[in-house]
Amino acid sequence: MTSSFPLGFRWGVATSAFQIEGATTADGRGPSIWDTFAAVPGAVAGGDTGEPAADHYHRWRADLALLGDLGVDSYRFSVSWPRIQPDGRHAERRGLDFYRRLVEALREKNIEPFLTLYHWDLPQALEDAGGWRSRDTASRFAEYAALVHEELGDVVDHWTTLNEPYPCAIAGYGEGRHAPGAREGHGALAAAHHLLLGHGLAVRAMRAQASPQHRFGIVLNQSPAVPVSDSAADAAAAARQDTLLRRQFTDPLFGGRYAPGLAAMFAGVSDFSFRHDGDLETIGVPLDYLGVNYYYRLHVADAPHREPDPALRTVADIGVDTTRLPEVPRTGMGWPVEPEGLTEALVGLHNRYPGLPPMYVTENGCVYADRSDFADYERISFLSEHIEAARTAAAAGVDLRGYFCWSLLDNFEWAHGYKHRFGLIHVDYTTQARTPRASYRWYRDHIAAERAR
Ligand code: IFM
Repeated sequence: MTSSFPLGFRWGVATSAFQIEGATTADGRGPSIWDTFAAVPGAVAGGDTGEPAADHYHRWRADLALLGDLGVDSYRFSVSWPRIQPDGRHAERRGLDFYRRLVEALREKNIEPFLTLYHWDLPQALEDAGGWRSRDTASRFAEYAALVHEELGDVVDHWTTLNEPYPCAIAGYGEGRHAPGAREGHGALAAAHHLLLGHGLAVRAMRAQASPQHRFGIVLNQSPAVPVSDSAADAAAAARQDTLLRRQFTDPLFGGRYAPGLAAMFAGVSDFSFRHDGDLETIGVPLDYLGVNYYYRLHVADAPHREPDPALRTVADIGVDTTRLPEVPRTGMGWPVEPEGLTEALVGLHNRYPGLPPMYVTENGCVYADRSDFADYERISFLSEHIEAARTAAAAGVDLRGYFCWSLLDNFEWAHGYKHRFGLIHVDYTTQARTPRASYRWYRDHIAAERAR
């Protein structure tokens, strides 16, 4: 460890509702797009569904005890929209009460709740009405946000609107890999826009009723795109990749404009008629923080489009090949381990957007095959190297306020089902027994050592 993180730097872990809660029909919860998608044969590996996950809905007290023992000062979790508004409109008191109990118990342990309003589990009723393709969903999201904020504003100060709008829009509405499983061009671009619009409307609605200590932010996944060669074609391919994954979101949020090049990339796919006057101002609402989720860099080569006819192309078909990985170690997901990409992501944002709000690393973690004794040295080394990469960014002048490890518990890894385990704590999905891995103890000791510096 070369230098200290700033005073008050937060150490936490992150989870999300659909990935850990299970109990998908308890207490009036309505179906979400992930319940529907997981029921489609072949959509999720092994036919896995949101049941049982880690059954956190029933075991949250025990999980909070593990959080307490870990010594984190902050916990990032998400609220399940279909628990709060099962039909996308009407409030369900039992859902709201669940999160109040959770947050009050966190406060009793002096753990700061970082609440995320949307981590991919759209109520199915809203998808039936068009989902994120529809502008109306942005307004519904703002109403839902205002409801949760009104109910929990006395116990929650940190309010994140969206987790990773990129996969919601592009994997969900473009590639069909995620719920709702659509493969569209225009629809996916509209979804990305409406997610951002919903974010802006939600922040505006919450700020109108906020207390001075409330903080509002958004979380974006950041995979810097690196060209595989010095050729102009590969550089252009990397720029296209970056526009789709990052600048489509960061430019309107922090740069006051739509990403240059986005419309040209999709000429013939979309007329962008979903952009209305005034939307940019709404999307660019001032924020108190930006959360960065970092797992890997993308290595990008120029490649032919898979579909030659632009009118038939999906949004992910941008003429790039991202399969040419460098000779570096890989995680169990096959992702290249490149901690310097985290420094690059943080410093890059800091340099590109003057006036950017303070940042947190809101997710970072990995998967490796388990040994019988849960001595996960690879995970320890991954986390340690990435924390150092975050420190390098802070030393370079990035206003970095915290680090959250993904994840507290093994959980439902979306289309991969339960196969991949990101937890500091192993979960036996048959017995629901929790077994802390060596990385849990390492992270606990690391946090204590950082605080003692
Ligand atoms: O599990 C996901 C999480 O839901 C969003 N960020 C990436 C994680 C690992 O794939």
